This record gives sequence, C-alpha cells and structure tokens, in this order.
Amino acid sequence: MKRLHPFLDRLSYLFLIPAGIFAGLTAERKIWLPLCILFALCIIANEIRLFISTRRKKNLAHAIVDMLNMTSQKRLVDFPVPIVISDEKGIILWYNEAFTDATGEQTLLALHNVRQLNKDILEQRISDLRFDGKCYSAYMDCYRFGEQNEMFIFYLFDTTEHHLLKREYKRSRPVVAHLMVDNYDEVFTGLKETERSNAMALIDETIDQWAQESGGILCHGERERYLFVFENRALTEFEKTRFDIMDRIRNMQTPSKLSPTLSIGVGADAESFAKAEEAARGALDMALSRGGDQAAVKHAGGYTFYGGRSTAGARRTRVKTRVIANALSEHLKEIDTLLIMGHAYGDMDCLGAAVGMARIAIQRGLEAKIIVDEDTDLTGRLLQDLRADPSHADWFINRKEAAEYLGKRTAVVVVDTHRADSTVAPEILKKAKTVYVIDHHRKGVDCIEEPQLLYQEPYASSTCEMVTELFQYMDVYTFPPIEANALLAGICLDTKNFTIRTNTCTFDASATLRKAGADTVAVKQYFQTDMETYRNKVKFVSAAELYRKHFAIAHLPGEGHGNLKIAAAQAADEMLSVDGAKASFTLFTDKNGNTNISGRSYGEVNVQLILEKFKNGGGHLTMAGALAEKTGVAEAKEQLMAYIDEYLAEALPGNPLK
Ligand SMILES: [Mn+2]
Repeated sequence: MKRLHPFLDRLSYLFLIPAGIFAGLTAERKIWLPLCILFALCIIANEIRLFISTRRKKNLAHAIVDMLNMTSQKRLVDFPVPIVISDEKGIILWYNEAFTDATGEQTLLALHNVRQLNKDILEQRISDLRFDGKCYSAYMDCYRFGEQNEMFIFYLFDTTEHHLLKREYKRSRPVVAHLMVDNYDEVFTGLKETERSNAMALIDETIDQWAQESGGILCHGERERYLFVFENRALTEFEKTRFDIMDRIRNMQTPSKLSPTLSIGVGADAESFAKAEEAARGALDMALSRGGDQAAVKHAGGYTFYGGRSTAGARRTRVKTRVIANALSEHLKEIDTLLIMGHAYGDMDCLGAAVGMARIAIQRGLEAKIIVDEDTDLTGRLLQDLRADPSHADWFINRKEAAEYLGKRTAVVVVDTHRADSTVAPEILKKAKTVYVIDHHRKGVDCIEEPQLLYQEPYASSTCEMVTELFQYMDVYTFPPIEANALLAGICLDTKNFTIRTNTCTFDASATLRKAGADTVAVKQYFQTDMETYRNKVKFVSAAELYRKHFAIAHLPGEGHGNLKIAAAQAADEMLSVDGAKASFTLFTDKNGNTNISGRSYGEVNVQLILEKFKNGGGHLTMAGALAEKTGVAEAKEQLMAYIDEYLAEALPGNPLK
C-alpha cells in the first residue's frame, strides 16, 4: 500500500506564519485574540476535512484488501501488466510495481489523478495513453461496492511496438510514379544526334540524382518516359518540396533554347503495385491533359496537383483529330439519333459546336437534336436567328422533350464541357447509354465517367475549332452560312476575337468557315449586348480595384442580383485592359444567395488554379469561373484574395508577380 504526498495537503498552513508575524507587528492586542482563534478554527476545519478524506480512502483501500485474499493480492502486486486503481473522481488509490516501472519515478511523483494520463479515461472502455515515450492501451474495469462507491481498475498494455510498426508500415507502402518529359519532341527536333544525346543524358542524370535521394528505383523507359517506384516516406518529402525536380528540369539549358518540362503522375495508397501503377498512369494522363509541367498525385482521397505554373505552349497535331474522326464515324454507324448538349449557361462556343455536331450527324442521315435550356441560355441573338431559320427551327428541343429521344440507338454528345454536373441536362446524361465528349477545357477532377469517345484538346482555342477540324475528316464540305457563322462566333468568343489561345489551327478552321460563307459582320453583331447588360458591365468596370498590383477585382455590393453572368464575364474581359492587370475577377450575388465569380487572364496567371480552390471552381488557364454557395459577396471576395495570396506563395521563384 502506498500513500501519496502525506503532508502536501498541510502545505497551506505555511501562509499562516507570515500572516501571524504581520499581525503581531502591527495590530493591537485586541485584535490578537480573535485572530488566533480564527487561525485555530482554520486549522481544525482543514484537519477534519483531511481526516474524512483519508478515512474515505482508507475505506476504499480496505475494500480492495477485502476483495482479495492475501495470495491474490500478492499476485496483483507482482502482476506483470501495469495496473492502477482510482476512485470515481480519478484520484489514484493504488498501483502495482509494474505501473511504477512503466511510468518511471519522475512521472509518478507528479501523478495524482488518472485523468492526467488521458482526460477521457474514466468515460472510455479503452483509452490510448502516452508517456515516457511509450504508448499504452488502458482497459478500464469499473467495480461497484457498498451503496454508491465506485472504483476504477485500469490494466495497461504496452502498444508501443504496434504503433511503431503501424507507422513504419504506412511509411513503407509502395508508391509508383510515371515521369515524362512532356515536350520531348519540341525540345529535340532539329538537333544533331550528339546534341540530343548530350541533352538527354543531362536530363537522365538530373532525374536519376533526384530519385536516388529517395532510395527508390528508377527505370528509364522508352525515349521520354521513366518509371519510378519508391516508398511513401519519400512522397511526403516530394510533396513538401512541391516536386522541385520539375523546376530543376525546367531550368536546364538545351541547344534548342527550349526548356524541357516534366509531367509526373503518382499513384499512392494503393493495395498493390499493379493498382498503384494503374493510378499513376491515370494521374499522368490527368497532369498532361491539364497542360503538362505539373505533378498529379492520386491519393485514396482524390487528386492533388503541384506545379502547372508555366504558360502552356500550344502543341497540336492533326493526327489526333484524324484518329478521333475515324472513331466517331464508326460510332455513328451504330446509332439513329444524336442528342447534343453543352454546358448550362450555354455560350456561343457551346451552341456553335452543337450546331456543327448536328451537321455531321445529319450529313450521315441521322436525326440530331440540340438540348437548349431557355432560362439560362446566354447566346441571345444567335439562337434566335437559328430558330427563325426554317431549315434549323426543328433542331432545338428543351430538357423535357429530350427524354423522349432516349433509346437503344441514341447517343448523347457533350460539347464544351466534360463535367457531368455542369451540363445543361445532367438527368438525360445519366440515362444515356452511349456518351461522347468533345471539349477543349483542361481536365478537372470530376469528369464524365468513361465516355465511349473522348476528344479533349486543351490546346485548341475552342470547341468550335475542334468541330470544324472534324468536318474535313468526316466529309462535311458544304453547309449553310448560318452554321458557319455560329461556329465562327464560338471561335471569336473563346479567343476574344483572335487575341488569346490562338494557334495555326484556329486560323485554318476560321478560313474553312469563311470559305463556307461565314460573315464576319454578322458574327460581330451577335456580340452586341442590350443596353441593360451594357450598363451592368460598366458598373462592374467602374468598381474595379487592383489587388497586389496585378489582380483587378470588381464586385457589385448587395445581394439578389438577377442574371448578371454576361455582364460579369464581359466586364472581366474588359478589365484585362487595365494597365498592369494580369488577371481579373468579377463577383456578384445571385437570387439564390450564391456568389458567382468569373476570372480571366492573358495566360501569365492561371485563373483555373486560383478558382479551383473554391469547391465549385474550374475552367481554363485564361478563363475560369466559380460559385461560392450561400456566401455573401464580401466574404467571397475575402476568400478570393486569400486564394490569390496562396497562389502567389506557391508561384515559382523568379516569377515577376512575386
Ligand atoms: Mn469554350
């Protein structure tokens, strides 16, 4: 039996001494006597309290003794597992030798209550404890005796080894990565054989060195590819440094004066090597379709991206278009009806591409219908003109009518988006058996699952450009000028009249459309806005402020604005003309209390990465949007500014924005 701190409780008497001396020096005799009596009373009261509590403890201790006969008491004291017993308040009454050994002298001296070990220990059947660098699981057993006396017995089991093993297991799980020099062809075309092998050897060596630090295995596959297998602990390091190997590769000098860029796909948290490798391949795909020069890590919880801050160079080949065109031809042979839909709040790129796809289908003798949502459509006059045209009037249907067209030999083609939630009629998409996707946006995380055909080209300026390219491989040579206008309008919209994201293919496609009779003046007129939208646009623009020198932000105060999407988008475009602005954002709160955010840039700033930080954000390097649900405009703006700061903090060193 051990008694804890026998005179600690009497320490409080010490303060009486200075009080007594003080009183003796200053007070008169009359006060002396009452003071003495008062002190005496205090001491007596405290002694009584101590006596009662000691008796209580003694009673409990007696109870323990009564509980066990001498042999089992001896057994309990010598029991190899640490045991500690407390009363219902957690005050420690008894413990065995093993407990002393486990806690160590120092810890034991400071220990009065089991709650010091874990504050919820009395409420839980099993609790985790941690002291002296070791881990224990404490199993609690509650023993009742007498009327309302309770006693808690804790058995402690050493789980240190288990914890260490668990941590080691997690850290040593295999991770597989695919690495790829994503602009290999551009960097090495036109180089002499020796120059090429020298440059490639340098890249090899850099990657090799980086890989060696982690203790993993690196295999150089064909040409620009590497397979890298390492342990989870190395991944933590890589994530901490945000895969700085990408910077090392990007900063290399090559004879062609182009810097090589690296894309990395990582598969972690997988059950097996095969699963990890599969995830890595998917992740690399994701990194590439987002524009390359970045790392995508696939964890159990989803994707995390690193890098992606250099401006994506335009890389397009017509090979892909031809391959897709052939595949699409084969697919179209198996269906009778093609349902076409774009994204909600359909714009001219969406409508133009839909019209183009309808043309392809009709050319092949299929029935084609375009699903349009009147309430949210933003194409205005273009749609009106198409509907007024007798040969196109019956091309358009609404969401309700679309359900009637679903059938065995019906396919749905989604244009200008690849996210199921953002399509104009997600319910139709869900029911469709065959789905094709044609889109030019960089891949986001929630894409349509396994479409039969996916034509995604982040380097294309617009979906209209992609569809126009498909024409020549699908034998569509003549089509009415109004369709050409629709397609050209889409290109004009997404390139801001051939200012951004254009490449040679954009002009080729535009030439094709011009030849088919597209009228540039008519197209320009589709962009005319009504007076009210114009006024709203001006309101936004006049509210613009520069944040951190390069970010123009404008918001309309108050809430419950109607549909200002067009005005907000146009104002964001307009605000890029402000001197010094590299990105612009507009914010307003709609009728449902959600704040809409539009972001634009010339490509130096990746607005997709900024707006993706919002739950519903996404889009493109130069054009993105987000919806902050049930958030006021002021709060959303604060959030946006915080995300811009975050983006700047992650920016590459040497970035002029910094
Ligand atoms: Mn588009």
